[in-house]
Amino acid sequence: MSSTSAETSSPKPDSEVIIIGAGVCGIYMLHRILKLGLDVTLLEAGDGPGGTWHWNRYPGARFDSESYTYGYSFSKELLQEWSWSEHFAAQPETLSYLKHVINKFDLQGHMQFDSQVKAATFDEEVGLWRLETADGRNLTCRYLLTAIGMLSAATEPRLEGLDSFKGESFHTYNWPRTPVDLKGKKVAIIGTGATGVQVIQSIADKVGELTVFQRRPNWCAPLNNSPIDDNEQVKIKASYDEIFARCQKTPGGFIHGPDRRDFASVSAEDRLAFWEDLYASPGFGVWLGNFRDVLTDVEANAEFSEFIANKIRGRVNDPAVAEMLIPTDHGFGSRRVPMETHYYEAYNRPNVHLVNVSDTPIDKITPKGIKTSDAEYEFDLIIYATGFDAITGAFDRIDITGKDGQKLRSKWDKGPITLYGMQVSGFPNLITLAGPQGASVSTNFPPGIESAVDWTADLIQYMGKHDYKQVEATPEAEEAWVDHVKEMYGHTLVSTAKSWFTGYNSNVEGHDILRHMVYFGGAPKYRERIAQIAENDYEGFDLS
Ligand code: NA7
Repeated sequence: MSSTSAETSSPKPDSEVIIIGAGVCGIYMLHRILKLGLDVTLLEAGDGPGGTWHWNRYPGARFDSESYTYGYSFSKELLQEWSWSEHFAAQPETLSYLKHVINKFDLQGHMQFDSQVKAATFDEEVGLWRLETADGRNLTCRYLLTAIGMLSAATEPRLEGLDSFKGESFHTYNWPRTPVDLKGKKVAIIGTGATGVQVIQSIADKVGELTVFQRRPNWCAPLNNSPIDDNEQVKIKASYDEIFARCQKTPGGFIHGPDRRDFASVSAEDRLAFWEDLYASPGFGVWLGNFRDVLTDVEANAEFSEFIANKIRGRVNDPAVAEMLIPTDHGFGSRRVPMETHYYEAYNRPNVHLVNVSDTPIDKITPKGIKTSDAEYEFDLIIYATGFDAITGAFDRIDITGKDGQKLRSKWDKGPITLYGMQVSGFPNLITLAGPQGASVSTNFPPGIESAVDWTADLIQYMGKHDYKQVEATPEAEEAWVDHVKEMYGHTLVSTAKSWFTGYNSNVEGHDILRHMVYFGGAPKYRERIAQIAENDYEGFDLS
């Protein structure tokens, strides 16, 4: 840490703190700032709170995290009074939960909806951020805390004729609030990521015909969801301390942690038994509770990938369709594993068709439907499950200008550059909560953001106590962190696959290069590191 004693006389901002975003992260950040007794405003683009859970209303939207690890851990009372109905709750329940939290902690009065921030400029002279909203309002604040979501900038394909389609079409993120009539309809879906998989398995038996346009298949595994009965509810509520202690220990912040046995030291028979067990168990265990080597060693990965490939072959009746659903460009777990419920069986239905758009690419969207290189298809509805300009996209959509007129967009042109995913040098008092290169974007989100939010609240409190007005990452510390983030990519097979973990998105110009988006060192190490930094008077940050 370095500091200057220069006391700049700074005018009083409209709010000491502005938080952007009323999702899981923004809600908790608001609560913490209010507890510090600071004047705070939260601006949210949507017309209600919930972030991801406000927008993603598509059929089948639900957790892949165990519900009881997704709730906030900060309030024992909240944990005891809320009962999750399923091991992996669906979107409406999560949205109700977040609204319950807002009411309980009396947060609504500090939130302004329909308030999309278009631009944020750091005014060096007065040391304040100047914000501009889409509806033309101007606001100032000292601390700007972005809780703008890691998967909140939805991307439609860059295809000719997108607006020419005469039927209904939308991205899953913008699924209409009014019921969508699917009965008897000819429906197309583009995209087979975690979202597409949830939609396909949920609507296959509700539509007339469903045609899935798949570019690259993903390795999917059973979610094995079930309701939580009264007995289990009691057990869960009695064991929250252990549940969260467990989540604190695992690299991903889930209850599932890697099996550290050496893959090769376990007999083929025992490996198989272990894998069968994982495949039949709920949640991400099959991905994150597997032998560690499965995600780091090519041979172990190939063997497990073959295990899953055989599961797919066993579940899909038509061998040619089964082969189309088995990834060949990446190994299991190197991209985000979509969790499924009877997904593969959907392809056994006579009304579900699979089109491989790697072989026959989509030419364009036509007034009647979709034209590929070898056929034209007619539809009543087209669903774009085409993903997000992940993690940095929400930042790029705001015109953020730091010191010396530097644009965040330009600084991150070739990939994000941050210190702990929390700050960017040249952008004082901007805290990029759930930003790139932090741990929350690669882990179970609520535990991840709870540590980032707590760290931020402590920093702001520390600054108040010491009468500091400005905090800014130093370029040297930032460079060292980015190097470390890059190095961690080398320790996992994730770096071998093109996905949003590695910064690729064919629908966004320039996102065809490797970008180091997330921290793969694991949540415990990350937490330890940022706690240490705080203890060392925010080493790596300039406080003035
Ligand atoms: P993803 O995981 O990014 O998946 C997007 C899917 O859309 C994926 O199958 C893409 O194929 C496909 N896609 C994207 N653009 C196109 C075009 N232009 N043509 C054909 N296919 C396309 O997003 P999701 O919403 O499913 O999941 C995001 C996260 O939300 C998920 O990880 C969870 O954490 C929650 P590709 O694989 O790129 O070939």
